[in-house]
Amino acid sequence: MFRQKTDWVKKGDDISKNLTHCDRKQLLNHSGKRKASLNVLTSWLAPIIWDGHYDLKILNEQQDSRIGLFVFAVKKYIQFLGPFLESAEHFFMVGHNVTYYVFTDKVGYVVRPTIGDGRNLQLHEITADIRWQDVSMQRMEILTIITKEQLPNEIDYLVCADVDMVFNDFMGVEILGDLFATLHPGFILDYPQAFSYERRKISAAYIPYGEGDFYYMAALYGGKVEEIHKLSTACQNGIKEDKKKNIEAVWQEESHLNRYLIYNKPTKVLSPEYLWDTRLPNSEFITKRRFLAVHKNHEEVRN
Ligand code: 4GW
Ligand code: MN
Repeated sequence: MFRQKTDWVKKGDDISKNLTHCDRKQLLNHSGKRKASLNVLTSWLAPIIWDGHYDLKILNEQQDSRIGLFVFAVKKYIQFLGPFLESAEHFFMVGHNVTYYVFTDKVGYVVRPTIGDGRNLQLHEITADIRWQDVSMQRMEILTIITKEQLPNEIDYLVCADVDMVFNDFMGVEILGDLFATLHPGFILDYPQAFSYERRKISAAYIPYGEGDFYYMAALYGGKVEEIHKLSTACQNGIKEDKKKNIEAVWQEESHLNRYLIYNKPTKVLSPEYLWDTRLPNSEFITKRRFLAVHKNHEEVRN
């Protein structure tokens, strides 16, 4: 006997909170919008990670890796570090072995949160670059060094994040892969010609029109330590080449990251569940908000 359709839905299930792959795509009936980001696979067959398509219990049982979380908090951005770390303790890789790698010029201002078993925090003091554009790019330089010298002995995977963010829901081992990057939430329904790639040929981050899969945001990416070493070295070399010519890519290291990821495709792509900003449109596609941008006062945090 055919079951009644209603049998499939348990009482109390909120269907709108459990969008399936097809449901999500059906929401998109306006023409001229691109569906590629709403898929669960890229054209090179890397999974795009959306809630409901994996069993975290199975993934957790398979995963016994050491995971690093790299974050930079210099100058006025030190104010974001406390909430970032506290929320990470609630939501980031719960039950796994985690090391926070915090880089700051304000070691004395850091308030250490209570850190769970199997987790630890390393504070590294650095001198901050003067220009904010350089601060943001300085992360690549530091990454090239630590992924060569220190991290291969300490961790398997490294996750790199902006600090002006808070974890708002669980982010676990489902994100891990050799090389992963996150869709920029501001471009999810756009075609590549609208992406804010670097379009000047003179820059090492140049991407011609007609190329590119997604626009990735530099606020969350990661992978095996060796892969992040390759990525950061390539981006850092591009940044240095541009500096020699007295130019700078339109979105600094994010532009170089996007170029790298076209020619070195990520093995996993994180959906905007993993990078969201509550001020953005198209929120109907996003049922989980795992990592949220803090609404900062730009005047107040400017150096
Ligand atoms: C404008 O005055 C600034 S200051 C733009 C970035 C600044 C900055 C960035 C800073 O003073 N200190 C700092 O530690 N950062 C790090 O770079 C921090 O980890 C931050 O999350 C990351 C990228 O900068 P952002 O978050 O401001 O970039 P968007 O606007 O893309 O979120
Ligand atoms: Mn940010």
